Amino acid sequence: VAGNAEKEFLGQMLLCREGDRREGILLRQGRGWINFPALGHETLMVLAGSLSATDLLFPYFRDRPLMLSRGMSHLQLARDFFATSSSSSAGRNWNLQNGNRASGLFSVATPTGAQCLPAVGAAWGIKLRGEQRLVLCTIGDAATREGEFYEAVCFAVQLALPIVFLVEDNGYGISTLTRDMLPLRFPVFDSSIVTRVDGRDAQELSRAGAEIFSSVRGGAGPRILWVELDRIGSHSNADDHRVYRTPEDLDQMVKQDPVERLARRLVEAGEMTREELEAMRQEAAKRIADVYQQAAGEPGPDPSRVMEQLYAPEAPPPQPPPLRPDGEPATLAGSINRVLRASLEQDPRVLLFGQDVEDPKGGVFKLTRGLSSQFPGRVVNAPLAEATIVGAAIGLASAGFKPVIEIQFVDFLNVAFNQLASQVSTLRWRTNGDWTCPMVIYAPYGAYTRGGGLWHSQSNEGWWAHLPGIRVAVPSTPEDAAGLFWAAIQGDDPSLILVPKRLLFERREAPEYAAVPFGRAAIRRTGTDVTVVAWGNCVQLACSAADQLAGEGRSVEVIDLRSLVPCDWATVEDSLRKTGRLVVVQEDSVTCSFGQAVISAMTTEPHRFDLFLAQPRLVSRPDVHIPVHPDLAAAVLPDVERVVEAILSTLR
Ligand SMILES: Cc1ncc(C[n+]2csc(CCOP(=O)(O)OP(=O)(O)O)c2C)c(N)n1
Ligand SMILES: [Mg+2]
Repeated sequence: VAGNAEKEFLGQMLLCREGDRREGILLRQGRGWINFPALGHETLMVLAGSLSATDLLFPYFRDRPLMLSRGMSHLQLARDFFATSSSSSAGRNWNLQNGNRASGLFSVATPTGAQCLPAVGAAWGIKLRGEQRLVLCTIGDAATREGEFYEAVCFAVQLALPIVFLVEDNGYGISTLTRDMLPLRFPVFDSSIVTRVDGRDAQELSRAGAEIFSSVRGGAGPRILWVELDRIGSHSNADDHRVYRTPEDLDQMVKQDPVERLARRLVEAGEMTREELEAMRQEAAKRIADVYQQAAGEPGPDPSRVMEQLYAPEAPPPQPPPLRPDGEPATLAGSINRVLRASLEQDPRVLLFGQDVEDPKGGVFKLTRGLSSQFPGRVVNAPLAEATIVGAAIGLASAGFKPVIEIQFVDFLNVAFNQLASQVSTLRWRTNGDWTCPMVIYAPYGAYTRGGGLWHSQSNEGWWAHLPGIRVAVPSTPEDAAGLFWAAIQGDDPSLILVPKRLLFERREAPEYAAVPFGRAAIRRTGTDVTVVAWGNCVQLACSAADQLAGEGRSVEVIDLRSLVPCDWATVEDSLRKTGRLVVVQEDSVTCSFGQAVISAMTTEPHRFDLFLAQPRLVSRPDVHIPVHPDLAAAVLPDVERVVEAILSTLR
């Protein structure tokens, strides 16, 4: 980069630095929320020269320079700083964490390293489409110790994905020296994919970036660009690095500050005069001050809109093609297989990903049998890595796919909890709808089977229902399974469908399948004395109890919620209006469960509380894990007898 181009580059770096300086001043005045100074990281702006407009950047929180160089404006960063109504997140998220879809910038989730798996998912989507784009995923040096980083590199190497992991190695994770912790130094990675560069030298960085991006774009597989630079500022405005760094160390950093070094060099080489440099600084300061002043004067976010963009706007799903098997009783497993096949046939964006889903196994419960043979390349075995499965699905969704992922048993969805809770659940809301996460996660779940024990019988829907932004359903019939899967795949939200294992192969007469919109309960028995609310396995317990009590002249209404989030409170309320009595049955444990949520929803609103003629009851597993021996399992799981007893108690 010579002459004018270098001057222009210096100008960009000065503007970037001025943004940090301005935010620091404002924060000391008690304005704005947070700043992670990028002082010393500005040279990374040079990489933009080798990126194309359609490349995707999955940044982390110290990437002001890259965000600016990828097209985010200073004004937008200023709005984000004040979290105004026109900030990227409409005031919901920290500044420097907001992406911008139009600029190909993914939104940052604060848990360090959480961007890596979505980034490889996007790179996979790009490769599947045969596009020439690449993904640049940045990460701090300390964060390379997060497990998700290793999973991401591994998946990228496995599939030779077009992705560059840019490690911004400033030697510190807050106050902790990473020198002896950095996996790149051990080394853990094959040296052929790692390129180490002195990031204080923009020319060297530019050369390395151009070579690496071109190789990755050409299909040579992923690379790690390990850039050593200095974090000249403290970790954030809440940190003071003088507490843990020596004055000599700080002096040394300032001496080798790449921005000032370039400025000195240009003056010494006669490319610009001292006066010109001074004018450039003043111009930067003025421009940034103006921009922050403008943003400061803009209205703050509107509290009445805080619930918006948690979910996609509701739209009735289109009807599925005819799916019911002719002349034979249906099973839940068969209906899932049929709806998956129909979805793959109908929508080229659908991609099925999960452990053992390919033929000849076709899934450990055979839910995907025959599909990989019919749709090669679109039904793909996943590595034994649930965070990779969910994380990659986020990236696929961001690249325009409709991922449908199988988690072999719900018990192992916990491994992907970070991706689910930090990314899937928050993405749409935190970007005010700019980025979305349409995907379907399904998992066999629940007990009442032989010998499932601790990790093959969990019914933990309360955990998942607690995450705003994810829709949760638990079908109990073949037609509902087909209808809910269909609706979920047509929708624009992340949906989690928990499929009771015990019901998978039960043969039942089923009506023709129709789409089942989320948030619509089904009434399985009509009655006037007591309302019983259940879902999944417990619907049958409730129906058996209702049938038994019908013989004794008791009229019990059974509501199968089908979908927990959103929940059909209106149907429960309408039933209560008739009965005045409520029993909720669940196999989950008590504390913070969905059963408690149902009772709370019905008793904490005065107009509903007034409907009660008796105390509501919860029939539930107590707060204990599921044991393996059937005698112990029977001791903790709800059964018909307990449901009958609870119903009668509300009538006494
Ligand atoms: C999962 C997680 N753990 C802890 C934190 C708190 N935290 C924020 S930044 C940080 C250090 C990051 O260091 P590094 O990755 O080197 O990036 P740098 O700040 O140096 O740019 C920590 C521990 C977090 N955000 N996420
Ligand atoms: Mg660091």
